[in-house]
Amino acid sequence: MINYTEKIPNNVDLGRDRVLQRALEHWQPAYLSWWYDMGPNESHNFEVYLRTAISVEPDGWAQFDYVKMPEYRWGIFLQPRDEKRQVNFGTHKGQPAWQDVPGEYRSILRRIIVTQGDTEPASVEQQKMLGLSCPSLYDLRNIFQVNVEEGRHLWAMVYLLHRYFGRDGREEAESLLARRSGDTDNPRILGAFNEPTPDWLAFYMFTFFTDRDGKFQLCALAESGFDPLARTCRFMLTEEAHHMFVGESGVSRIIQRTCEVMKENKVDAPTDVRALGVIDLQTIQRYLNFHYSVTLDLYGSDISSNAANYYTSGLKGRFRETKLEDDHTLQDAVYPISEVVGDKIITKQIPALTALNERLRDDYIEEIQAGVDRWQRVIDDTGISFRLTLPHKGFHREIGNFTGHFISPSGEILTEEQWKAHEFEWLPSPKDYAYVQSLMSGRVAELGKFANWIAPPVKGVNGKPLDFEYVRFN
Ligand code: BYC
Repeated sequence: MINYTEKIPNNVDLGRDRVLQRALEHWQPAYLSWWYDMGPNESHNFEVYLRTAISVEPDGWAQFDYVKMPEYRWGIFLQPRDEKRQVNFGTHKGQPAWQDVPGEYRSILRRIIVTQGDTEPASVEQQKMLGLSCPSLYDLRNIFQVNVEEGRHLWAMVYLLHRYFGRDGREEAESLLARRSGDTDNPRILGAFNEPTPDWLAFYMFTFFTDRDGKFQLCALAESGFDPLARTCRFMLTEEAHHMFVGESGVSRIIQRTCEVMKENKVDAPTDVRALGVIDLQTIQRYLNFHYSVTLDLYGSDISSNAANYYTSGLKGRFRETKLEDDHTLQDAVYPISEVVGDKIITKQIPALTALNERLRDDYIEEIQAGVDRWQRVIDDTGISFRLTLPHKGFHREIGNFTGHFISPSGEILTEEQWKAHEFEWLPSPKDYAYVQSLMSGRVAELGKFANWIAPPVKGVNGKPLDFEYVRFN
């Protein structure tokens, strides 16, 4: 069970390590100050119907109650330790899992933890303004739930930094509160976390696409031979599932509403669809193209010696590593990657160890495709003929083998000029953003009411009805 009587709720017996406890209690006000500055705008006095973990067991989510977000009980929750756990891959395979940081891997491990930690506050910063234009109280509650949990994920990484990395860990923990999404001087570490999330369609796309990168990266880190990292990631994954649900169902409800309006009014052309105050499917496709391609970059280069090192050292595994049936060292294995040669995209086999980023990206793409297929069924069920597609892997990429190439969504290699001529058929234009934002000029806050551009969800939160007061504004 989680101990909520302490200043910092935890299940790691924090009280027994006074030095660590004091260090974290010192970081806590800095975190709160960051939340007041960069957390959801003008929300500090709202009472939000939030879930809080009461234990790390799968059914430990039972606790739902009204909470003012700055009073949310952010804390440190790790899955219980399995005494028999081993390092399951790489050169240390078969050794007992590490309970402390192996000296030789200290700096790369710190780097992985910092990179992971940095994304969490970044996403809260990206979503800061969205509460002002929510389509319903239900959705407002959901974004706030996502935000407080991203805050908790930051706590998870900061605990590891404080507990295992001494002074440099504490310094990194401070830097995590100092960088800012989109800042020119002190930006967040990874590209996608410096992009704006200007509207709710972008938010749902982000939670569908980018939070799912979170899932896959956390799954890879949950395999880590460094046991405390593995255990904390396992618990984070239970929170991540809700974020992806918010994204997938959000986009799905927008698609559903658009299709209903198209059908009722027998319209098809985007301008006619927009005239009815909903988001045309073409614009949804452009947002999808953007978020998908930007998120693919988050997996790093197709050929990566960093990834090979992480694996060989036993620090970061593959997706579902222990379920895979091979030698778990990948000494002789190969893996296919794509490359642009002249005017062709070719596939070539490279050592599987250096292709681990690409492999994780491929695992991700498979799951993404299944989600897009579910969206397609919503369209098909209304009888509208429109196909949503994932663009080619090389489309709009800035990291890896496709960098510097101009690939169309269907996978043709174009000149820069040709690509530019079509850019806004494929990616959202300033006009698209302006249109989508024009639909979201204010907050829809009446009980049970939903903005015109989105269908209500199938059911409410925790068995509550759709007209439940999910947020009290006070
Ligand atoms: N942007 O070998 P390479 C989440 C850098 S999301 C900017 O290609 P590597 C969440 C790289 O640092 C999950 N820079 O990459 C979601 C390296 O720099 P140096 C976050 C990039 O290291 C929603 C250079 O390029 N977690 O949780 O194999 C809401 C070449 O490196 C980018 C993690 O990412 C980029 N996109 O792999 C909230 C897990 N990509 O060495 C939360 C931890 C690469 O030249 N991170 N670079 O200075 C990692 O495992 C790895 O750092 C990466 C990159 C997979 C990100």
